[in-house]
Amino acid sequence: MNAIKSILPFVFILSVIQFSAQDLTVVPRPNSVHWGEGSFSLSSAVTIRADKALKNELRHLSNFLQKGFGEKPRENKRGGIRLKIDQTLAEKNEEGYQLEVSQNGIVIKGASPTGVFYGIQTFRQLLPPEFESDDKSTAVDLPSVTITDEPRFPWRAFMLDESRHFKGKETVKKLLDQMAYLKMNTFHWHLTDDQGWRIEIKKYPKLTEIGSFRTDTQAERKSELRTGEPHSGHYTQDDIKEIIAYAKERHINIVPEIEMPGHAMAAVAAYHWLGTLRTTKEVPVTFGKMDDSFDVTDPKVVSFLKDVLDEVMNLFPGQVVHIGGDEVNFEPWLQNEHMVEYMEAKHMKSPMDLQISFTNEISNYIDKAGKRMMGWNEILGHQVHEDRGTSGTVSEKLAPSAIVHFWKGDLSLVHKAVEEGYEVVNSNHWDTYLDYTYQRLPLEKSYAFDPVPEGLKPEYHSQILGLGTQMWSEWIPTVESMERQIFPRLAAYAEVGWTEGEHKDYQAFQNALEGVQYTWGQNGIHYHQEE
Ligand code: TNX
Repeated sequence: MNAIKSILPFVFILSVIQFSAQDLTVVPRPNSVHWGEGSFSLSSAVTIRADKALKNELRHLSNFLQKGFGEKPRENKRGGIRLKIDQTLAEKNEEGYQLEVSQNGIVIKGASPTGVFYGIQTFRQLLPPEFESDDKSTAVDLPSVTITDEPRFPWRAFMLDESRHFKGKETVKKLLDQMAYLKMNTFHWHLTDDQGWRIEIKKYPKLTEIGSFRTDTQAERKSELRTGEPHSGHYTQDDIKEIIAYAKERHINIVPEIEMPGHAMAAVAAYHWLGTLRTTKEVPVTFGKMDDSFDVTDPKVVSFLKDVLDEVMNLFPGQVVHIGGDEVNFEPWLQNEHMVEYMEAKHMKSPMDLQISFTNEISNYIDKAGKRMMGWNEILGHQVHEDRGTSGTVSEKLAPSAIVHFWKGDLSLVHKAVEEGYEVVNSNHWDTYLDYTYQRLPLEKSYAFDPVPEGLKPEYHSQILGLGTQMWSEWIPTVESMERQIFPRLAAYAEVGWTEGEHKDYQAFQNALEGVQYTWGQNGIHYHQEE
């Protein structure tokens, strides 16, 4: 009886998706879909098989089928579902895949395990979302189809700020699951900021002993109201390793962010000699742009930062290390006698020159470790903050290997950066900030975002690596409040990063989103719904 009940919705939904490619309900929307004749009946009797290099992917597939059918599928040479590496697909895109459903079975091929993994995510979404519910299924009829798909951009990132409000391992894993489901490949982990240092650094234990703890928290924007509760939390290096491994299984690279020279007050509270003001004694309990920053003219401070980066680069296997670089208040630098003397001795024309020259030293240091530095677009030296005086004359030039993370200022700055040869990730705040309300950044606007700014000459397009969407966490103390800011906008950004502009279709996205939202509901994820 139960089995019959659970098949009914499948028959209905599947008969709908058989009509035309328009009805394919997969997010992000695949780039090429060809419907065939006939169908494949998927049941608990289905066997699976994979190339040796695809053990991890086979496990994901097996777990998924077990969830739906209530029993583990058998592995068998003839395999009703086959996972294969196909080098010929590499010519196009390492992350691409082909998914073929025919009367004879299902084949998922990729040039790399990553491609196959993404093929499995599409397969998941081809099934009715109820498949992943607690009601066990007996069979699903899948229409014959060939999907050939690859991402538009290599950088499809989600950023979580854990400094302002720490969320912890289980929440991060849940988010990584959702990123993988939506084929996002970069988790940008904002681990340090003024209001909390969240990563254990063995050489400097006070960073977490003192810097991960604050006594209170501002409760509302522009308000004196405080929660009255202390807030703390950090990741040990073992925790970090666990998360890295979890992300790797889901083909997600983690880009750690260690902010410098600004957004540094939690570190300064731990080791007072790091700061420029000499007055920072505690981790701030309020939010907004702060005044203190690392004193980058002191060789001891620069050595400290290199020591921190050594541990970070040792931990994280990825190529890119984010060093922040945004919103430095230069006023205290200009008030600090010894910093002014340093700038004069080095013939620096402005504090911006000092920031760039420091950033270049760090960039060279990261290059030497075989990695690459990334920073918010202030590191280019342009004036982007109206409220912070002028940067003055800037004569230093950012190191060419740096990846520019555009978030603020005129779009012409993106044009300029790529023309000067830089690679850029576009996170324009108007279009990608998940802390913004849905009124200010509605789903449709998120969906419409194009990381390649209008009018950019085609020869520069490949320098736009992709996009990031950012969950700044000042005003999301709880997981639920965070989830409502992230979902469903994350799905829109996944499609922005994956689907070619000509294949994007907001109506189709909204239809497909219904299934995705059902799955979120099943996984206990809160999402915002339009009124
Ligand atoms: C600006 S974006 C910041 C963050 C804040 C965010 C709030 C960026 C590089 N800096 O420190 O959390 O605005 O929207």
